[in-house]
Amino acid sequence: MSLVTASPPLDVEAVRGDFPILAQQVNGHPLAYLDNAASSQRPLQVLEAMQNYYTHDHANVHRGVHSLSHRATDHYEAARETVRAFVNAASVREIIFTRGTTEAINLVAFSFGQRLQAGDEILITAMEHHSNIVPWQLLCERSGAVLRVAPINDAGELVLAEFMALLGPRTKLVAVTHVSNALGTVNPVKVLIAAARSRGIPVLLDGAQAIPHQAVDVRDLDCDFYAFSGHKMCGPTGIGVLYGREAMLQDLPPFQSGGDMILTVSFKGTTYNELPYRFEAGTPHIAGAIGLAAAMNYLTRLGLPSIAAWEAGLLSYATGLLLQLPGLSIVGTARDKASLVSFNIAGIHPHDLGTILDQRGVAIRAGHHCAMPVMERFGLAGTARASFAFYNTRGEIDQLLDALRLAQRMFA
Ligand code: C6P
Repeated sequence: MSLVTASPPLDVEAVRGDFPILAQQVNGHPLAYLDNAASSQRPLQVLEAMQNYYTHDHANVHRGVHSLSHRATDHYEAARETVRAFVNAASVREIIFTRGTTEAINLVAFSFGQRLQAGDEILITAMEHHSNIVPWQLLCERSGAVLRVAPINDAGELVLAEFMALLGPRTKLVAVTHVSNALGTVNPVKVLIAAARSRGIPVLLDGAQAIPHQAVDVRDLDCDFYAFSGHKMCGPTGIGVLYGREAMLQDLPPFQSGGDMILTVSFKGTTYNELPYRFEAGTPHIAGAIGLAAAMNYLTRLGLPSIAAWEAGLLSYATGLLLQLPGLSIVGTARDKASLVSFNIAGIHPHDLGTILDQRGVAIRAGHHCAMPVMERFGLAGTARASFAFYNTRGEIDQLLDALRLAQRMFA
Protein backbone atom coordinates (compact mmCIF):
# COMPACT_ATOMS: atom_id res chain seq x y z
CA MET A 1 0.00 0.00 0.00
CA SER A 2 1.29 3.47 -0.66
CA LEU A 3 2.10 5.40 2.48
CA VAL A 4 0.03 8.50 3.06
CA THR A 5 2.33 10.76 5.05
CA ALA A 6 -0.17 13.49 5.94
CA SER A 7 -2.44 11.13 7.91
CA PRO A 8 -2.48 11.45 11.72
CA PRO A 9 -0.73 8.53 13.45
CA LEU A 10 -2.85 5.84 15.07
CA ASP A 11 -2.87 5.50 18.85
CA VAL A 12 -2.44 1.75 18.59
CA GLU A 13 -2.49 1.07 22.34
CA ALA A 14 -5.85 2.86 22.61
CA VAL A 15 -7.11 1.02 19.53
CA ARG A 16 -6.14 -2.33 21.08
CA GLY A 17 -8.38 -1.48 24.02
CA ASP A 18 -11.31 -1.82 21.62
CA PHE A 19 -10.31 -5.45 20.90
CA PRO A 20 -10.47 -7.41 24.19
CA ILE A 21 -9.78 -10.66 22.31
CA LEU A 22 -6.21 -9.48 21.69
CA ALA A 23 -5.44 -9.21 25.42
CA GLN A 24 -5.16 -12.93 26.11
CA GLN A 25 -2.50 -15.53 26.65
CA VAL A 26 -2.24 -18.44 24.24
CA ASN A 27 -0.16 -21.40 25.37
CA GLY A 28 1.31 -19.27 28.13
CA HIS A 29 2.34 -16.38 25.85
CA PRO A 30 0.65 -13.12 24.92
CA LEU A 31 -1.39 -13.63 21.78
CA ALA A 32 0.18 -12.14 18.64
CA TYR A 33 -2.66 -12.38 16.16
CA LEU A 34 -1.04 -12.25 12.73
CA ASP A 35 -3.71 -14.06 10.71
CA ASN A 36 -5.76 -11.05 9.70
CA ALA A 37 -5.91 -11.91 6.00
CA ALA A 38 -7.88 -15.03 6.95
CA SER A 39 -10.16 -13.10 9.31
CA SER A 40 -9.64 -9.99 11.39
CA GLN A 41 -10.95 -9.38 14.91
CA ARG A 42 -13.94 -7.21 15.84
CA PRO A 43 -13.90 -4.15 18.07
CA LEU A 44 -16.41 -3.73 20.90
CA GLN A 45 -18.22 -1.13 18.78
CA VAL A 46 -19.20 -3.84 16.28
CA LEU A 47 -20.20 -6.33 18.97
CA GLU A 48 -22.27 -3.68 20.76
CA ALA A 49 -24.07 -2.63 17.57
CA MET A 50 -25.11 -6.22 16.96
CA GLN A 51 -26.04 -6.84 20.58
CA ASN A 52 -28.12 -3.65 20.73
CA TYR A 53 -29.96 -4.67 17.62
CA TYR A 54 -30.77 -8.14 18.94
CA THR A 55 -31.57 -6.79 22.41
CA HIS A 56 -34.02 -4.11 21.28
CA ASP A 57 -35.00 -4.13 17.63
CA HIS A 58 -34.89 -7.53 15.95
CA ALA A 59 -37.70 -8.61 13.61
CA ASN A 60 -37.79 -9.57 9.94
CA VAL A 61 -37.17 -6.80 7.41
CA HIS A 62 -39.27 -5.48 4.52
CA ARG A 63 -42.28 -7.53 5.60
CA GLY A 64 -43.84 -6.45 8.85
CA VAL A 65 -46.40 -3.77 9.63
CA HIS A 66 -45.31 -3.66 13.27
CA SER A 67 -42.82 -1.34 14.92
CA LEU A 68 -39.98 -3.80 15.42
CA SER A 69 -40.05 -4.77 11.77
CA HIS A 70 -39.95 -1.12 10.79
CA ARG A 71 -37.02 -0.53 13.11
CA ALA A 72 -35.14 -3.58 11.84
CA THR A 73 -35.76 -2.44 8.26
CA ASP A 74 -34.52 1.06 9.09
CA HIS A 75 -31.32 -0.33 10.64
CA TYR A 76 -30.73 -2.69 7.71
CA GLU A 77 -31.25 0.01 5.09
CA ALA A 78 -29.17 2.50 7.08
CA ALA A 79 -26.39 -0.10 6.98
CA ARG A 80 -26.73 -0.24 3.21
CA GLU A 81 -26.34 3.53 3.05
CA THR A 82 -23.19 3.28 5.24
CA VAL A 83 -21.75 0.74 2.80
CA ARG A 84 -22.67 2.95 -0.16
CA ALA A 85 -20.87 5.91 1.37
CA PHE A 86 -17.86 3.76 2.40
CA VAL A 87 -17.19 2.66 -1.18
CA ASN A 88 -18.62 5.86 -2.72
CA ALA A 89 -21.20 4.08 -4.86
CA ALA A 90 -23.68 6.31 -6.66
CA SER A 91 -26.78 4.69 -5.20
CA VAL A 92 -27.89 2.15 -2.57
CA ARG A 93 -29.39 0.23 -5.49
CA GLU A 94 -25.82 -0.75 -6.29
CA ILE A 95 -25.16 -2.36 -2.89
CA ILE A 96 -26.15 -6.01 -2.61
CA PHE A 97 -25.63 -7.78 0.69
CA THR A 98 -24.20 -11.28 0.26
CA ARG A 99 -22.67 -13.87 2.57
CA GLY A 100 -19.20 -12.72 1.58
CA THR A 101 -16.79 -12.30 -1.31
CA THR A 102 -17.31 -15.87 -2.46
CA GLU A 103 -21.08 -15.52 -2.78
CA ALA A 104 -20.70 -12.10 -4.43
CA ILE A 105 -18.47 -13.56 -7.15
CA ASN A 106 -20.78 -16.54 -7.57
CA LEU A 107 -23.68 -14.12 -8.05
CA VAL A 108 -21.90 -12.45 -10.95
CA ALA A 109 -20.78 -15.78 -12.41
CA PHE A 110 -24.39 -17.01 -12.32
CA SER A 111 -26.29 -13.89 -13.38
CA PHE A 112 -23.85 -12.13 -15.69
CA GLY A 113 -22.69 -15.56 -16.81
CA GLN A 114 -26.01 -16.23 -18.51
CA ARG A 115 -24.93 -13.80 -21.23
CA LEU A 116 -21.90 -15.88 -22.16
CA GLN A 117 -21.72 -18.22 -25.11
CA ALA A 118 -19.33 -20.85 -26.35
CA GLY A 119 -16.04 -19.26 -27.38
CA ASP A 120 -16.44 -16.15 -25.18
CA GLU A 121 -13.52 -15.52 -22.84
CA ILE A 122 -13.14 -14.56 -19.19
CA LEU A 123 -9.76 -13.13 -18.22
CA ILE A 124 -8.36 -13.64 -14.72
CA THR A 125 -4.80 -13.66 -13.36
CA ALA A 126 -2.50 -16.35 -12.01
CA MET A 127 -2.70 -14.88 -8.51
CA GLU A 128 -6.42 -15.36 -7.88
CA HIS A 129 -7.98 -16.91 -4.78
CA HIS A 130 -10.00 -20.06 -5.54
CA SER A 131 -13.16 -17.95 -5.09
CA ASN A 132 -12.20 -16.00 -8.20
CA ILE A 133 -11.25 -19.10 -10.21
CA VAL A 134 -13.72 -21.91 -9.57
CA PRO A 135 -16.96 -19.95 -10.24
CA TRP A 136 -15.53 -19.05 -13.67
CA GLN A 137 -14.45 -22.62 -14.33
CA LEU A 138 -18.00 -23.79 -13.59
CA LEU A 139 -19.37 -21.06 -15.83
CA CYS A 140 -17.04 -22.18 -18.62
CA GLU A 141 -18.30 -25.75 -18.21
CA ARG A 142 -21.91 -24.55 -18.44
CA SER A 143 -21.48 -22.13 -21.32
CA GLY A 144 -18.52 -23.32 -23.35
CA ALA A 145 -16.71 -20.07 -22.54
CA VAL A 146 -12.93 -20.18 -22.11
CA LEU A 147 -10.92 -19.08 -19.07
CA ARG A 148 -7.77 -17.12 -19.89
CA VAL A 149 -5.11 -16.55 -17.23
CA ALA A 150 -2.67 -13.64 -17.29
CA PRO A 151 0.71 -14.72 -15.86
CA ILE A 152 2.69 -13.28 -12.94
CA ASN A 153 6.45 -12.76 -12.69
CA ASP A 154 8.90 -14.03 -10.06
CA ALA A 155 8.10 -11.09 -7.79
CA GLY A 156 4.41 -12.05 -7.90
CA GLU A 157 3.43 -9.07 -10.04
CA LEU A 158 1.03 -9.27 -12.93
CA VAL A 159 2.83 -9.25 -16.29
CA LEU A 160 1.01 -6.24 -17.71
CA ALA A 161 2.00 -6.73 -21.35
CA GLU A 162 0.64 -10.28 -21.27
CA PHE A 163 -2.55 -9.15 -19.57
CA MET A 164 -3.08 -6.52 -22.27
CA ALA A 165 -2.34 -9.03 -25.02
CA LEU A 166 -5.01 -11.36 -23.62
CA LEU A 167 -7.70 -8.65 -23.81
CA GLY A 168 -9.33 -9.50 -27.10
CA PRO A 169 -12.59 -9.25 -29.03
CA ARG A 170 -13.82 -12.44 -27.35
CA THR A 171 -13.13 -11.20 -23.79
CA LYS A 172 -16.50 -10.70 -22.11
CA LEU A 173 -15.34 -10.14 -18.53
CA VAL A 174 -12.16 -9.37 -16.62
CA ALA A 175 -12.14 -10.68 -13.02
CA VAL A 176 -9.05 -9.68 -11.05
CA THR A 177 -8.05 -9.52 -7.42
CA HIS A 178 -7.32 -6.05 -6.11
CA VAL A 179 -4.79 -7.47 -3.62
CA SER A 180 -3.40 -11.02 -3.62
CA ASN A 181 -4.03 -12.92 -0.39
CA ALA A 182 -1.10 -15.28 -0.94
CA LEU A 183 1.53 -12.77 -2.14
CA GLY A 184 0.36 -9.39 -0.92
CA THR A 185 0.65 -7.91 -4.42
CA VAL A 186 -1.45 -4.80 -5.00
CA ASN A 187 -2.55 -4.88 -8.62
CA PRO A 188 -2.55 -1.72 -10.76
CA VAL A 189 -6.30 -2.04 -11.03
CA LYS A 190 -6.97 1.41 -12.45
CA VAL A 191 -4.71 0.63 -15.40
CA LEU A 192 -6.38 -2.74 -15.91
CA ILE A 193 -9.88 -1.28 -15.69
CA ALA A 194 -9.07 1.56 -18.10
CA ALA A 195 -7.69 -0.92 -20.62
CA ALA A 196 -10.72 -3.20 -20.33
CA ARG A 197 -13.29 -0.42 -20.42
CA SER A 198 -11.71 1.18 -23.47
CA ARG A 199 -12.56 -2.10 -25.19
CA GLY A 200 -16.07 -2.22 -23.68
CA ILE A 201 -15.22 -5.12 -21.35
CA PRO A 202 -16.75 -5.15 -17.83
CA VAL A 203 -14.44 -5.64 -14.83
CA LEU A 204 -15.03 -7.38 -11.52
CA LEU A 205 -12.58 -6.73 -8.70
CA ASP A 206 -12.14 -9.17 -5.83
CA GLY A 207 -11.62 -6.67 -3.04
CA ALA A 208 -11.47 -9.10 -0.11
CA GLN A 209 -7.87 -8.22 0.79
CA ALA A 210 -7.92 -4.59 -0.30
CA ILE A 211 -10.86 -3.02 1.46
CA PRO A 212 -9.58 -3.59 5.03
CA HIS A 213 -6.40 -1.67 4.25
CA GLN A 214 -7.12 1.24 1.93
CA ALA A 215 -9.92 3.59 0.96
CA VAL A 216 -11.87 2.10 -1.94
CA ASP A 217 -13.85 4.37 -4.26
CA VAL A 218 -15.73 2.33 -6.83
CA ARG A 219 -16.57 5.39 -8.93
CA ASP A 220 -12.96 6.48 -9.06
CA LEU A 221 -11.90 2.91 -9.90
CA ASP A 222 -14.66 2.79 -12.54
CA CYS A 223 -15.15 -0.95 -12.05
CA ASP A 224 -18.43 -2.72 -12.79
CA PHE A 225 -18.40 -5.07 -9.81
CA TYR A 226 -16.51 -4.98 -6.50
CA ALA A 227 -16.79 -7.94 -4.10
CA PHE A 228 -15.72 -8.05 -0.45
CA SER A 229 -16.31 -9.72 2.93
CA GLY A 230 -17.20 -8.21 6.30
CA HIS A 231 -15.09 -10.51 8.42
CA LYS A 232 -11.74 -9.35 7.02
CA MET A 233 -12.54 -5.71 7.84
CA CYS A 234 -13.54 -6.06 11.51
CA GLY A 235 -17.15 -6.91 10.68
CA PRO A 236 -19.09 -10.12 11.28
CA THR A 237 -18.74 -13.38 9.38
CA GLY A 238 -21.54 -14.36 7.00
CA ILE A 239 -21.96 -10.86 5.54
CA GLY A 240 -20.34 -9.33 2.51
CA VAL A 241 -21.13 -7.03 -0.35
CA LEU A 242 -21.35 -7.02 -4.09
CA TYR A 243 -21.16 -3.52 -5.49
CA GLY A 244 -22.53 -3.51 -9.02
CA ARG A 245 -22.82 -0.59 -11.40
CA GLU A 246 -26.56 0.08 -11.63
CA ALA A 247 -26.68 0.03 -15.43
CA MET A 248 -25.03 -3.39 -15.30
CA LEU A 249 -27.18 -4.89 -12.51
CA GLN A 250 -30.37 -3.59 -14.12
CA ASP A 251 -30.05 -6.01 -17.01
CA LEU A 252 -28.97 -9.10 -15.10
CA PRO A 253 -31.32 -11.99 -14.30
CA PRO A 254 -31.76 -12.93 -10.61
CA PHE A 255 -29.33 -15.19 -8.78
CA GLN A 256 -31.08 -17.03 -5.95
CA SER A 257 -34.85 -16.96 -5.85
CA GLY A 258 -37.54 -16.96 -3.18
CA GLY A 259 -38.94 -14.36 -0.80
CA ASP A 260 -38.10 -10.66 -0.99
CA MET A 261 -36.64 -10.79 -4.51
CA ILE A 262 -40.11 -10.79 -6.14
CA LEU A 263 -42.84 -8.23 -6.76
CA THR A 264 -45.61 -10.69 -7.63
CA VAL A 265 -45.78 -14.46 -7.80
CA SER A 266 -48.53 -16.45 -9.47
CA PHE A 267 -48.58 -19.79 -11.18
CA LYS A 268 -48.83 -17.91 -14.44
CA GLY A 269 -45.51 -16.20 -13.81
CA THR A 270 -43.39 -14.13 -11.43
CA THR A 271 -42.17 -10.54 -11.59
CA TYR A 272 -39.00 -9.49 -9.85
CA ASN A 273 -38.31 -6.80 -7.31
CA GLU A 274 -36.30 -3.65 -8.00
CA LEU A 275 -32.60 -3.27 -7.21
CA PRO A 276 -30.98 -4.23 -4.93
CA TYR A 277 -33.66 -6.56 -3.52
CA ARG A 278 -33.85 -8.57 -6.74
CA PHE A 279 -30.49 -10.07 -5.71
CA GLU A 280 -31.27 -10.63 -2.01
CA ALA A 281 -33.53 -13.68 -1.82
CA GLY A 282 -34.74 -14.79 1.60
CA THR A 283 -34.31 -13.27 5.05
CA PRO A 284 -30.94 -11.50 5.03
CA HIS A 285 -28.24 -11.40 7.71
CA ILE A 286 -29.71 -8.26 9.29
CA ALA A 287 -27.42 -8.16 12.32
CA GLY A 288 -24.49 -8.87 10.02
CA ALA A 289 -25.25 -5.82 7.90
CA ILE A 290 -25.58 -3.71 11.05
CA GLY A 291 -22.26 -5.04 12.36
CA LEU A 292 -20.59 -4.41 9.01
CA ALA A 293 -21.81 -0.81 9.02
CA ALA A 294 -20.44 -0.40 12.57
CA ALA A 295 -17.09 -1.80 11.37
CA MET A 296 -17.04 0.67 8.49
CA ASN A 297 -17.83 3.55 10.82
CA TYR A 298 -15.03 2.36 13.09
CA LEU A 299 -12.46 2.20 10.27
CA THR A 300 -13.62 5.58 8.98
CA ARG A 301 -13.16 7.09 12.44
CA LEU A 302 -9.60 5.72 12.66
CA GLY A 303 -8.99 6.89 9.09
CA LEU A 304 -8.10 4.59 6.23
CA PRO A 305 -4.98 6.67 5.39
CA SER A 306 -3.77 6.35 9.01
CA ILE A 307 -4.45 2.60 8.90
CA ALA A 308 -2.53 2.29 5.62
CA ALA A 309 0.41 4.27 6.99
CA TRP A 310 0.65 2.17 10.18
CA GLU A 311 0.40 -1.10 8.26
CA ALA A 312 3.03 0.03 5.72
CA GLY A 313 5.37 0.58 8.68
CA LEU A 314 4.61 -2.91 10.02
CA LEU A 315 5.23 -4.45 6.60
CA SER A 316 8.64 -2.86 6.14
CA TYR A 317 9.65 -3.63 9.75
CA ALA A 318 8.62 -7.29 9.38
CA THR A 319 10.23 -7.64 5.96
CA GLY A 320 13.54 -6.26 7.23
CA LEU A 321 13.60 -8.55 10.27
CA LEU A 322 12.50 -11.69 8.43
CA LEU A 323 15.20 -11.29 5.81
CA GLN A 324 17.80 -11.46 8.58
CA LEU A 325 16.88 -15.08 9.26
CA PRO A 326 19.15 -17.54 7.45
CA GLY A 327 17.30 -19.75 4.96
CA LEU A 328 14.19 -17.57 4.92
CA SER A 329 12.78 -16.63 1.54
CA ILE A 330 9.87 -14.28 0.97
CA VAL A 331 7.31 -15.33 -1.63
CA GLY A 332 5.83 -12.21 -3.17
CA THR A 333 8.16 -9.25 -3.45
CA ALA A 334 6.01 -6.90 -5.51
CA ARG A 335 6.86 -3.19 -5.37
CA ASP A 336 3.34 -2.41 -4.20
CA LYS A 337 2.36 -4.78 -1.40
CA ALA A 338 -0.34 -5.01 1.23
CA SER A 339 0.60 -5.73 4.84
CA LEU A 340 1.30 -9.43 4.65
CA VAL A 341 4.39 -11.58 4.23
CA SER A 342 4.37 -15.08 2.77
CA PHE A 343 7.58 -16.95 3.44
CA ASN A 344 9.35 -20.27 3.69
CA ILE A 345 12.26 -21.37 5.84
CA ALA A 346 14.54 -23.95 4.29
CA GLY A 347 14.05 -27.39 5.82
CA ILE A 348 10.89 -26.57 7.80
CA HIS A 349 7.40 -27.32 6.49
CA PRO A 350 5.07 -24.31 6.78
CA HIS A 351 2.61 -26.37 8.85
CA ASP A 352 5.37 -27.19 11.35
CA LEU A 353 6.21 -23.50 11.51
CA GLY A 354 2.56 -22.68 12.17
CA THR A 355 2.35 -25.23 14.97
CA ILE A 356 5.57 -24.12 16.67
CA LEU A 357 4.56 -20.47 16.41
CA ASP A 358 1.22 -21.27 18.01
CA GLN A 359 3.10 -22.74 20.98
CA ARG A 360 4.61 -19.26 21.41
CA GLY A 361 1.25 -17.49 21.11
CA VAL A 362 1.77 -16.41 17.48
CA ALA A 363 -1.15 -17.03 15.11
CA ILE A 364 -0.27 -17.21 11.41
CA ARG A 365 -1.69 -19.16 8.48
CA ALA A 366 0.25 -21.97 6.80
CA GLY A 367 -0.58 -23.78 3.58
CA HIS A 368 -1.78 -22.87 0.10
CA HIS A 369 -4.06 -20.03 1.27
CA CYS A 370 -6.79 -21.15 -1.15
CA ALA A 371 -4.54 -20.03 -3.98
CA MET A 372 -3.10 -23.32 -5.21
CA PRO A 373 -2.19 -21.96 -8.67
CA VAL A 374 0.06 -19.39 -6.96
CA MET A 375 1.84 -22.20 -5.11
CA GLU A 376 2.17 -24.12 -8.38
CA ARG A 377 3.63 -21.04 -10.08
CA PHE A 378 6.37 -20.87 -7.44
CA GLY A 379 6.83 -24.64 -7.19
CA LEU A 380 5.78 -24.71 -3.52
CA ALA A 381 3.47 -26.88 -1.45
CA GLY A 382 2.62 -23.87 0.67
CA THR A 383 3.97 -20.92 2.62
CA ALA A 384 3.76 -19.49 6.10
CA ARG A 385 1.88 -16.20 6.03
CA ALA A 386 1.92 -13.42 8.61
CA SER A 387 -0.74 -10.82 7.86
CA PHE A 388 -1.00 -7.57 9.78
CA ALA A 389 -3.86 -5.31 10.82
CA PHE A 390 -3.77 -1.79 12.21
CA TYR A 391 -3.94 -3.14 15.78
CA ASN A 392 -0.71 -5.12 15.41
CA THR A 393 2.53 -3.83 16.89
CA ARG A 394 6.23 -4.11 16.22
CA GLY A 395 6.45 -6.01 19.51
CA GLU A 396 4.26 -8.73 18.03
CA ILE A 397 6.55 -8.92 15.00
CA ASP A 398 9.52 -9.31 17.39
CA GLN A 399 7.58 -12.16 19.02
CA LEU A 400 7.12 -13.75 15.58
CA LEU A 401 10.87 -13.50 14.96
CA ASP A 402 11.73 -15.06 18.32
CA ALA A 403 9.35 -17.95 17.61
CA LEU A 404 10.85 -18.46 14.15
CA ARG A 405 14.35 -18.56 15.65
CA LEU A 406 13.11 -21.19 18.10
CA ALA A 407 11.75 -23.24 15.18
CA GLN A 408 15.10 -23.00 13.45
CA ARG A 409 16.88 -24.23 16.56
CA MET A 410 14.45 -27.14 16.85
CA PHE A 411 15.06 -28.17 13.24
CA ALA A 412 18.84 -27.51 13.28
N1 C6P B 1 -9.06 -15.50 1.91
C1 C6P B 1 -7.27 -16.13 3.40
O1 C6P B 1 -6.82 -16.68 4.41
P1 C6P B 1 -14.71 -15.33 1.85
O2 C6P B 1 -14.30 -16.67 2.34
O3 C6P B 1 -15.86 -15.39 0.87
O4 C6P B 1 -14.92 -14.34 2.96
O5 C6P B 1 -13.45 -14.73 1.05
C2 C6P B 1 -12.88 -15.46 0.00
C3 C6P B 1 -11.68 -14.75 -0.54
C4 C6P B 1 -11.77 -14.22 -1.83
N2 C6P B 1 -10.75 -13.53 -2.35
C5 C6P B 1 -9.62 -13.30 -1.67
C6 C6P B 1 -8.53 -12.50 -2.29
C7 C6P B 1 -9.46 -13.82 -0.39
O6 C6P B 1 -8.34 -13.61 0.28
C8 C6P B 1 -10.52 -14.58 0.18
C9 C6P B 1 -10.37 -15.21 1.54
C10 C6P B 1 -8.76 -16.03 3.23
O7 C6P B 1 -6.53 -15.66 2.54
C11 C6P B 1 -9.45 -17.31 3.56
S1 C6P B 1 -9.17 -18.56 2.37
